[in-house]
Amino acid sequence: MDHGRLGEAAVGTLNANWTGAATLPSRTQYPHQWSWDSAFIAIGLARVDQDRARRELRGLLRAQWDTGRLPHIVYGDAGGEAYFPGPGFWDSRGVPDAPAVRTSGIVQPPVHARAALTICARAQDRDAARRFLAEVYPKLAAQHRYLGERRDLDGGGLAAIVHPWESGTDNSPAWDPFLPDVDGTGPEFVRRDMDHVAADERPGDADYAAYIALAESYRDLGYDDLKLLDKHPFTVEDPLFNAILLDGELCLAEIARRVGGDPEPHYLAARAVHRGLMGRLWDDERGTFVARDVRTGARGTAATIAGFAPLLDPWLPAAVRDRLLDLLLSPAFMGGCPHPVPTYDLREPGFERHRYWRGPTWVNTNWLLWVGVLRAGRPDIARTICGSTLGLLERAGFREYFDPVDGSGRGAHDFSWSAALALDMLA
Ligand code: 9YW
Repeated sequence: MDHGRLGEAAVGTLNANWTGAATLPSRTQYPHQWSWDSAFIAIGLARVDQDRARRELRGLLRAQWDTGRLPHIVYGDAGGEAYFPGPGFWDSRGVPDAPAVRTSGIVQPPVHARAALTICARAQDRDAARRFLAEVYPKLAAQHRYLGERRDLDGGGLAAIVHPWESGTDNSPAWDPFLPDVDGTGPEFVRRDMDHVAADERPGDADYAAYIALAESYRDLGYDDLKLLDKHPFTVEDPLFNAILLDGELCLAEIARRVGGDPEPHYLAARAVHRGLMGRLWDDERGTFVARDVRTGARGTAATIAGFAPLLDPWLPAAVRDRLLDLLLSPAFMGGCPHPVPTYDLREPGFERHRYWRGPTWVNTNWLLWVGVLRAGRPDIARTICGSTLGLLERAGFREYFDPVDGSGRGAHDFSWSAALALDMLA
């Protein structure tokens, strides 16, 4: 398939997944609106349909809680409990600050300010774009305030995630050291996530039981973040989540400047995240950023794709940047397989070519790395990542993830962010 046909096919996939109000990540596997998916989708739509890109973000922001929390799933009318956990599980209607629309209670990485700024950057109608930015700015600022204040659990400058699902990289090996504390022997439930995708491409049962137990724990605390450190067994700082938070604050500073607001608080917030990343998550021995348990201060040891996300940080010291790029190009990641970038160190015994976030190559993490290496002044690496990603999509279609060794497509078919980010990389 040539590049022109790939672009047409991408638009076709996004149209097929559009409900009239939002774009589903996949009609079969994920039949609702997901938070960071919608941000990536809006970034792609900004290239071809500005109006829909704006509607995608608006629809998500309408589900924001009064506290600024932007939920990771907004449940549509269709589908109901066809996806587990469904709206009844999270019981958002039982929480005073939640909106009328039914949502989950956890968040995902805040790519949304980046998406809003990208929509504006691609707009032909400058006035409409400025009006859109003015409309969404207070909501995005509230989203970031929630993360910067309520999720910075001990004042260290970083936002904690309280569930692996909040990272967006659900079963990454980065969470393994922090999950043994979770008692996964709760009430029985039926997994629905393997109805459409092979079991060896999804998280294992023990991991899944821990996910459900953690979600129940947070729900039963009434989603009260002040209780987390005392009562919740998973409070972890993730380099990917926080690098995106930092990038989002810089986007908010730019948005504030364009709509006549004050950029300064956003620069200060971005600097705080930068200090937290360097002081808490940089592992000098391994030459990458790793996850950290807020309660104990213990750090993980897994070198995963998340460790490269701080390449988005424009204040990264040159020596740190160079160590990260060395690891990225080494046989552990880009240098060790024909279809990079794998989500986990290829040389680790726990590396799994097909299992979700424990090895496969994903389009959204490739896109983030593409932006990151460009920012780090390496257009040569950016070209390699872009060419290789588009090649995978041309050969295997808009699959959810790919085997980094043979390039075969895995997970869901007709997956929205794979199509959307192709549109951005093609441009
Ligand atoms: C699940 C929708 C979501 C993504 C996450 C991904 C997966 C849900 O799908 O989580 O059931 O596993 O890990 O990043 O937003 O595409």
